Amino acid sequence: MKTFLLIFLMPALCFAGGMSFAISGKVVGRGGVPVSGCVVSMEGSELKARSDAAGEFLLAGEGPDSSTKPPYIVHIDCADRPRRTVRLTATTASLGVVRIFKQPNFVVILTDDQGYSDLGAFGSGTAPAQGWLEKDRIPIPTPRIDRMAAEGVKFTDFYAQTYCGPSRAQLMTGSYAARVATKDNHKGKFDGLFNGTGGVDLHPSEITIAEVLKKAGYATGMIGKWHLGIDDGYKPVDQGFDYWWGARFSNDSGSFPLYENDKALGTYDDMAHVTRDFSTKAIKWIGEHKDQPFFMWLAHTMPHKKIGASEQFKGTTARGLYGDVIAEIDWQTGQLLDALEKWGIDENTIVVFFSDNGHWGKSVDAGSSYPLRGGKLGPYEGGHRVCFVARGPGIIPPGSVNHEIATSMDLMPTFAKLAGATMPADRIIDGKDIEPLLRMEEGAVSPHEAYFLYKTTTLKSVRQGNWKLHIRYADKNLVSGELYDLDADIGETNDVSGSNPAVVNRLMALARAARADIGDFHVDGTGRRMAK
Ligand SMILES: [Ca+2]
Repeated sequence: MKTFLLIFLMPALCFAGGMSFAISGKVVGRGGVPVSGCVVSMEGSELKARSDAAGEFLLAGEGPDSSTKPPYIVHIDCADRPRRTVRLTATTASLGVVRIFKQPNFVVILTDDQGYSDLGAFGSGTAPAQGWLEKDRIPIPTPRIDRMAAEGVKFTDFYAQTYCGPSRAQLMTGSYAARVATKDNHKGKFDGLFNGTGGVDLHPSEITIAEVLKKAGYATGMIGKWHLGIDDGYKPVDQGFDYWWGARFSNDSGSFPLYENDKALGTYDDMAHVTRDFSTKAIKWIGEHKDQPFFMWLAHTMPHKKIGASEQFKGTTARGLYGDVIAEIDWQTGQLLDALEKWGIDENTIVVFFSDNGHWGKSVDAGSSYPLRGGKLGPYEGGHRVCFVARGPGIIPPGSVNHEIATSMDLMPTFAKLAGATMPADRIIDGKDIEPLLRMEEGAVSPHEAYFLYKTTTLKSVRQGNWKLHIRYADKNLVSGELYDLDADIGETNDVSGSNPAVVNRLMALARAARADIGDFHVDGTGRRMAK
């Protein structure tokens, strides 16, 4: 037996020699100020170095075992700053200037009514012939956002809401829209959250993600569609944004009232150039605030109807005007990312891109939510689950795909944590910290026990793990509907409620508890903080 072990130990001993590394760099903070005392280390080795008074470091010596294949992982840990991880493919490298800010910047790019698969990274154009329209089988080129996904992470199971205003309410407050509805519109004209413009009046007493970050020293800017209130005291500048240039509500008629902060600028009706104008304004604002921590929310009106694209993109895709619109959003997203890189702040800026809800219908001017069933305003996944991509090289490892359940409500607590900001403690926040998911930490799982899919203020379904239970109302009481196993049946076609009574009961109990807490169209939940 001893002989046997020796034979097999020998090759291992031969491989035990480390590889030689020589890696230099300079650590700086905002304004190029050198950061000393940062510990630079390499995974799988004893290699360590410290940045000196000039912020410079040299990591040299024997690295990991020679059987270790690249990329080699180098961590830079500075006191009070988020860890920076760099992946190396060579044994000799200069990291150049490494910028590590105490507080990362955040850019949220939100599109309007974009379908789940209207990105190359989400399988644009791959819908099968049967059961799908011709348009759903024509790919839309999105090279920049695909690259953003390749350089960061895409979440396959990311939820927003099924409708514009409530979706924005969830993003802004980190809470279910039904929890923060104001009294007049939660029992409004249809089934809630309508304020006459298809939007939500987000009460000024709500604390937004912008207010949380502003308190932590961030510059806060918003360009684009607000849709969370039109009256005095209900504009972005009343909800924590230093600056706003954009639309009060949707562009269905091909125009919208344009505002700059509190000032009405008249009617904007240039749908061919709205994506260009919003993007240009957002990039300009970022450039003006690049030397301080900033939060920019760029909320496109496109590809919400009435759609339009500029001359540079019109007629350039095989998917018609809708494809041209997405191609322009993609290109402009690239312009923004390029600007961050040019200014040397891309590694310390987390950029997320997603849609407020699913595609809006079967028109050729609408997108595709393949392989999900349904779309905007519906109860199925195609309305609620959205394409989500995040890039932040200092935090998010490249080429990542995350299948855990995450939501737009999670951005507020996650950004607050990364910023060292304080979350409100006097209210229920439904969003959870998803930093471990963004970092793709081993074993990190969704922090949500379940996610409740509301259509405005009507509870439509519950998702827990692979299960999705639809909810019906019978005389204002909740009753269970179809049950789907999303792992086996992402298109929600095979109702398995009959053969899984225990799962149905478990998810119904969750739905009833959520209704008692959050409420719905008929019931004021105990945790609803509706303005009276
Ligand atoms: Ca929308």
